[in-house]
Amino acid sequence: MNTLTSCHGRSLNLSRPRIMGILNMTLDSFSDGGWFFNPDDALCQVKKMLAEGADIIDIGGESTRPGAGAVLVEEELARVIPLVERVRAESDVFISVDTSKAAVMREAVAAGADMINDVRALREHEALETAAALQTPVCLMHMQGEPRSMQHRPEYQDVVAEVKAFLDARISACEKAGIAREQMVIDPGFGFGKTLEHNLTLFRQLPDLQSSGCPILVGVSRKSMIGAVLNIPVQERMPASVALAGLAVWLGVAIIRTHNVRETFDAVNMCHAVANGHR
Ligand code: PT1
Repeated sequence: MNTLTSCHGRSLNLSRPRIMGILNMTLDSFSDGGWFFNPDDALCQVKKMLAEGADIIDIGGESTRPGAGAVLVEEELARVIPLVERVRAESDVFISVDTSKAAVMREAVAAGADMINDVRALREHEALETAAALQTPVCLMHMQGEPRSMQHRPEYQDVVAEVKAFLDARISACEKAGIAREQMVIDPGFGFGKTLEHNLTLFRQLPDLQSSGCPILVGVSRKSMIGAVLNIPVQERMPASVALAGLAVWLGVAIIRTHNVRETFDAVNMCHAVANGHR
């Protein structure tokens, strides 16, 4: 019960909170163009995250942070597939692929990925059919707009009700397409077309999202909502990210997506012990 099972027969038990470590294969934070992604460095980073307690490695080749532009499918495949292959060759860890593109989903799962993490909740061309055919777990995330422009005047009447209604509609669409509800994870999408107040309200109301019965994933690591509250640059946001991870676990969240596995692991497990007892 409460276990995600991948098409490769790997399973992820969610009776205690799990850590998803981020592996970003994007170059967008390096604007000088003199920096190339090195797969050996990426593999080192994966090994470090596994030693620190990561339960899932999330591999992505499209930046979805505010302002980011689209990536061609060939480029995304070239960034993601070799890494999925190498991580799979080295480890039996649960691998998720952070993509909205059907071709990337198909090839990543063929290369050994266990789960599809889609910030567009399977709304792109053929994504829903592809994920259903692959018979592997999916994370459905809420986003208002598209990364390039989503932070330009986000607007809601009732942010919690609207995010919930969107996720419920995507759960229904997935069920109709043949994906079992037990294979779905939901995510309110912090920072994706939301003002600071929208993000804070959604975080406070995380328990309201539980009524769908699907486990909740939260990704707030180093995001601008922390910068907006504390007025600090991205490289100083780890302690606040870890605090939010602990708070998310207290509020019943099942999966925490993070850059800092070691620190997040301790916060998550300590908060889980307080909330549920240590056994
Ligand atoms: C997320 C997430 C993700 N976030 C899931 N996948 C990103 N399931 C990528 C900022 O405000 O939360 N959940 N994949 C990264 N995207 C962002 C968005 C990064 C906003 C930074 C910000 O700073």
